[in-house]
Amino acid sequence: MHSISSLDARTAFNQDIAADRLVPLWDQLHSLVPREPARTIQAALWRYRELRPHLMRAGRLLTAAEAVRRVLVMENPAIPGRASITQSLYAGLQLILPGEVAPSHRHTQSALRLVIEGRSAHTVVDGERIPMAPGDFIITPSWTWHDHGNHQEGEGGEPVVWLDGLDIPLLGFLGAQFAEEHASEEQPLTQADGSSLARYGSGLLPVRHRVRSPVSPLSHYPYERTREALHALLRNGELDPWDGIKLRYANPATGGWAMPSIATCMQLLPGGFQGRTWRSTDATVYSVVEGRGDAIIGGQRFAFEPKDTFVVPSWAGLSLHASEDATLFSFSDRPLHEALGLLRESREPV
Ligand code: 1HN
Repeated sequence: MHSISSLDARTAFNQDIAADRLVPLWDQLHSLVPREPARTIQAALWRYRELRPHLMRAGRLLTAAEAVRRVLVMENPAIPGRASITQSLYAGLQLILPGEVAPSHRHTQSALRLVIEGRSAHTVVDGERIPMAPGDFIITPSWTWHDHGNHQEGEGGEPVVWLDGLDIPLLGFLGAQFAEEHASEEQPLTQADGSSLARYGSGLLPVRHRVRSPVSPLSHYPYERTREALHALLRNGELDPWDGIKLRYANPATGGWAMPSIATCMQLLPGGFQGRTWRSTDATVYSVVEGRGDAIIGGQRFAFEPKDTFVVPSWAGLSLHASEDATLFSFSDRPLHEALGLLRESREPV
């Protein structure tokens, strides 16, 4: 291509305009508007077998109250220092030991919990105590008071670990972060145990329920029920060649996603399943609830086992293979892609 000025003249120009807080677009146009999603983050897997000893060591290092939240953040290795597993989402594993309380607070960031191990803990969301069992999906909506607790040792107390997924990087990007501490360590209980499930978790709604918020009024989706639904569909033989059997968590009042900024799903891959490759624009985090297999992400193979976490970048090809019946929880920022008309998905060979 013909140049009308020298490289030196252009460098001098760039330096001169920098003093006026200007940069030329032409040096970065192609990286600002790539032909397809840039590989900002990378595929990665966190083996629970390796991570758990670090979490238990953190348990000996400081109390939950001292830490406020005793969490090991799973950072995407391509963007260290940003507490991000994808460009928009945060993921960490939280430990609470018998007798501990993680003090009550609220923030504009929305949180999901996927229970990894232990049965003796609970979380309190907006005055309702929600029990935690492995595989349960629990929602902490934006700006709701929440604290966590665990039974005393000797009363069936055991270490409890769950996966936290939050829209922290997204809210940072939007400049929409607010937070407050509750006056008491534990908020008062104002709802009877099981209220949310009874009102919203059986295909029924309170007769005068009105939708006032984009978040699901159901805050607890017990794994027992999710698992039963997936296995019933497997017995019926309704297998998708890409997904196996995949259900999304729904807001029972609207049919939309359970959370406004985070899509959540659970899928079952029967033993021997060799899923086909697909891709989508929403970078996705997977947590293995049961079973073993392989995730092939962008051509790279990651062997997974129960309680492992892995992340699939935007537009990277993914295929899932199971050597035994496997259930995978997953979450992404898909609701935003959909709301903005940006979601692209392809089931064509990559
Ligand atoms: C938070 O409030 C929790 O409530 C977990 O359990 C992880 C990460 C960053 C900021 C707030 C929780 C968090 C968090």
